[in-house]
Amino acid sequence: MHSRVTTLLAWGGLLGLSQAACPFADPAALDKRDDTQSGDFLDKYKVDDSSGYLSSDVGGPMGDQVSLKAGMRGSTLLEDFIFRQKIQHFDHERVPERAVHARGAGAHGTFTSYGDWSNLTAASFLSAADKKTPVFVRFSTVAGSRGSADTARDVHGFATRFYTDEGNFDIVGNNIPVFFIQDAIQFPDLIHAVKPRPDNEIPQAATAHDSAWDFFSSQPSTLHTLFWAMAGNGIPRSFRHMDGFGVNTYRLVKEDGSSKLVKWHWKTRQGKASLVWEEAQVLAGKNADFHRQDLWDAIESGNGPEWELGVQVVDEDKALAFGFDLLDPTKILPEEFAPVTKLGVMKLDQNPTNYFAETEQAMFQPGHIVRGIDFSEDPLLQGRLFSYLDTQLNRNGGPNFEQLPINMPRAAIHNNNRDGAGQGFIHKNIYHYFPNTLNNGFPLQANQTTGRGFFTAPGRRANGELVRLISPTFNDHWTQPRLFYNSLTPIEQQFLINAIRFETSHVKSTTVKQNVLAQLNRISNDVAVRVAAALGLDAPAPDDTFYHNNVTAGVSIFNNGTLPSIKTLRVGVLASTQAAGGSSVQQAGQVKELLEKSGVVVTVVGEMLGEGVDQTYSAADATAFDGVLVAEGAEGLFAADGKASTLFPAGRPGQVLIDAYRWGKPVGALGKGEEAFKSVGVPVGGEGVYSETGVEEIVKGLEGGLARFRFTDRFALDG
Ligand code: HDE
Repeated sequence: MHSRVTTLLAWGGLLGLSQAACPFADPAALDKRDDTQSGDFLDKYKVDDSSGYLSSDVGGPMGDQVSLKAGMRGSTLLEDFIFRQKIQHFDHERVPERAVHARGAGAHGTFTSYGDWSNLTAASFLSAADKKTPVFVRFSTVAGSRGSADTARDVHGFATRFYTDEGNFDIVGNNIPVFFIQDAIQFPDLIHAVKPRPDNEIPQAATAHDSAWDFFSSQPSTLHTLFWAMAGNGIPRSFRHMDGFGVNTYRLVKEDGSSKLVKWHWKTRQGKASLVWEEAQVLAGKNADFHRQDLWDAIESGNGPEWELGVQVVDEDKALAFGFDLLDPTKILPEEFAPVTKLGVMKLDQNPTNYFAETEQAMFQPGHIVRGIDFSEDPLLQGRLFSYLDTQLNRNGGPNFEQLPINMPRAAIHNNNRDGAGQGFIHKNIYHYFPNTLNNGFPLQANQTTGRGFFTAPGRRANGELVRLISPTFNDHWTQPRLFYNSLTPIEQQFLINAIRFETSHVKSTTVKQNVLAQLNRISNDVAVRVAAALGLDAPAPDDTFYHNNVTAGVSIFNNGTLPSIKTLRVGVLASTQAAGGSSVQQAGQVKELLEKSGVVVTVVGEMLGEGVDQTYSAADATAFDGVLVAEGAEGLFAADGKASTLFPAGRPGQVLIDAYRWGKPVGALGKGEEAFKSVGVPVGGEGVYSETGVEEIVKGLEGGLARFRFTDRFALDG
């Protein structure tokens, strides 16, 4: 970091950045960082290479990028500082990837408060209607390394930083409202069990292996989160189509010191949607960047995603009132017990300028809270408060990473923290201790009446003997997974069972598989029997002590009707460049024009690129589309023998169509294009299968199908 700071200062002159514009030169300049537009406060750090000469890290302009040698054919000289600096910087380009959540993508945006929420919290970013606060969000998967595929089945990180005018507040959440374990001390065990084997580092970004299921079945606190991950939440259609949750219980504290327990929620405005498993697997090979690309493209096209921030609020004395402990992070607080109050809306509308500087160096911490927000005693949260800071010291090699532009708060920083690797501030105060008189006592201690100082909720109580125990109020691991399962549609239940079958089929140990069945049976005998059938094992006898028929609203992905908007969804129009004298591509163009009016992204596919054709059959794939349409004249490409043309691998057009159909996507055909359905076995007239002769009619049908998103009657149900 040290070299970055010097570079910034040195380049300030060369590239026209004034010293005053660089906050490192004058910490007081930080006081003026009052911008509220997404990411704009980073502009002052950006280096513009649109003019100027190549220069070394210490500012000297450089000539030929060829190393200095002892003679034309001689060795490179140690004295070549230009060579040394360049190679040395390259050698140190990487920092350790995140120990978990290594794979991710970020974006800037703005949070707007719906109102004055001082009835709930003293947090300033929630103090007035329309108050705007810049945010940075990073979405991630957990298990895979930095280069792993986006669509691996996993819990997804949803970390949000609010650059409030009273300091940074992070909600470091996930897209699943519960977590696997109840005590942070088990985190290394969980992650060791889930990550690749220590001997051969296999498998990457997957839980379909012995050690993961050994841990899950030995540690039943994992079951609830596991069920969410095995359902559609583990394979969302995009980051934009998932909700987010703070998971741990926090406190909101009012100006008068009174506090309530809260759970944070992000409710997607795009609607919830998931992929199907085979599609996700294919995507892992076809487009490992599927989710980051989707987010990037949506923002670039002006369709940045939005989420509403909500809280479930519970009185301090009601933590045990709902049949479970609100401090237990393996439990949801069903919305029937406490509705979600929506506090404001976040829109992401700016992509990062530099992935490393922003997304990779963003250091989120559950411990980044502001006045008006406080922690709870949830033992998982308590452990997290140590871990994030600790791992970030490791990633950054020193304590000054909060000074990196992406981490720097908008609020002024005045304290007596000094020095350390990469110190970027030049502190003028030589009396850097408190209390002092020689600097007139500055910086002063803030308290509730002056300086709006942070305060711990006075209602928090600590008493009791020291124990190394998990509270008995955390003991029930089976009621809520069943509640989740009961609340899914039959096809979602089937997907969940199929996912467990897939994962446990990769498990070699019979003991582990039997342990899994024993745990599943405590949730549901139906699940245990259906999984056992695939594993060729006997399911245990039903155990009624654990079963109930309760359901809760809002956890299903598939029973939410239609998506609120089809904007940014993608349609592939399969046309023929060679057939029908160009009319096929022309018709595809008409479809494209109409669909684009609704914000749908259309790709016209043909045998070869050219006027009106965006993609070839060689590269096209059903994973790239949310719906597929066959234009008239293309039907000849779907011949059953697959040899319609030598311009693409045999059978590709048919594969695109049949995959789209098999994965539940709407498909359509214009006029004779319908013959393509027959060639590949798509049943004409089925739900979500549209045949029309008019372009307007087919577009209308397809748009309805896109809003439905997936036609689940195409998937088989057991029995
Ligand atoms: Fe994390 N987690 N975590 N985690 N976590 C990290 O911190 C940890 C947990 C979450 O986009 C690490 O800076 C422990 C729950 C997200 O940069 C690390 C425990 C939830 C991200 C860490 C948990 C999360 C992380 C790795 C159990 C949802 C990525 C890099 C007590 C509420 C943030 C880093 C980003 C990252 C520790 C459990 C979410 C190792 C010890 C529960 C979204 O410190």
